[in-house]
Amino acid sequence: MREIIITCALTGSIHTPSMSPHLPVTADEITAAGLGAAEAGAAILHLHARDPETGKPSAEPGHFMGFLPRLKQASDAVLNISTGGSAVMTLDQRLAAPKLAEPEMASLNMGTMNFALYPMAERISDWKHDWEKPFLEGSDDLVFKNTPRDIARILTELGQERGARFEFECYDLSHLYMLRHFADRGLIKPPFFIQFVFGVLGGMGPDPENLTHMVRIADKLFGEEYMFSVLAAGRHQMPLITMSAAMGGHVRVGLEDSLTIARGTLAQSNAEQVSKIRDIVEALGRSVATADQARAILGLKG
Ligand code: KMH
Ligand code: ZN
Repeated sequence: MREIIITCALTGSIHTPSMSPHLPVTADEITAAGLGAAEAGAAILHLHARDPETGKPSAEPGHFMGFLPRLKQASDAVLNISTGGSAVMTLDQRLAAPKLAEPEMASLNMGTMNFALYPMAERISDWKHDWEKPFLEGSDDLVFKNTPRDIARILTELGQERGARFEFECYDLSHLYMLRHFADRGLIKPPFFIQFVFGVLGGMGPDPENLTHMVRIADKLFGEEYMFSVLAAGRHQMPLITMSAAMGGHVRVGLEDSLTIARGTLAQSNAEQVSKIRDIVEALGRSVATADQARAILGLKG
């Protein structure tokens, strides 16, 4: 079995500052979180930006530029910029920073879907910032738009024109067929790095049977030409990514996906989650990929 790639998603656009004091928000915090995660064993850093004043998810290239050059200079981790941004951003906004930064890697969400976060809002009474509660509650009527035309545009503008390769985020079986469609159209070339996403309300649930079925269908559609990684939201994170590691897949951790390190205990940092999964996968007999090994496995431009 090849080395296992650990991705760490540092901050995302789902969790809010009231939920954890450890969620990185400012450029300094995101930089420190990224360096700590890389030091702990993450080969890939999946990146979103936030407004440093309020912690609100931001698509502003200036906010990304507060940490991207520093991460590039001080670590050799693969920088993977989100093109999902947040469901309230337009595609033009979502593309602005990655088009400017020309990263080795970018995420690509493989279908339009609901992306509801509002149950989290019910659990908190004391909000630090005015935007947080309505942002979460409004998600019960949000569409995360990733039409075939949107996907083609991202593949063209970041992939073909700027040489990025992709973390293909698949929240459902249908997304695998969408990926196959783009492979058949010749817009993407193997190896495909597929991120199976579990536990978002609007995507597949965190049942182990869903993972075995996704792998079965991906094997059928892509044969030897793909590899998979797993991320799972909230408390399902560690169990499902451990299952991925045991099945020969890769793993993603990070405070974007879960704020905890164990049930009811907040993670102190992104690095803490990286270290935990590192210990688990090494105990399973897998060795952790360095950033350069990940580049070779994924065929990145470097
Ligand atoms: N927040 C994850 C469930 C993206 O950034 O493109 C999905 C994600 C989307 O990482
Ligand atoms: Zn993301």
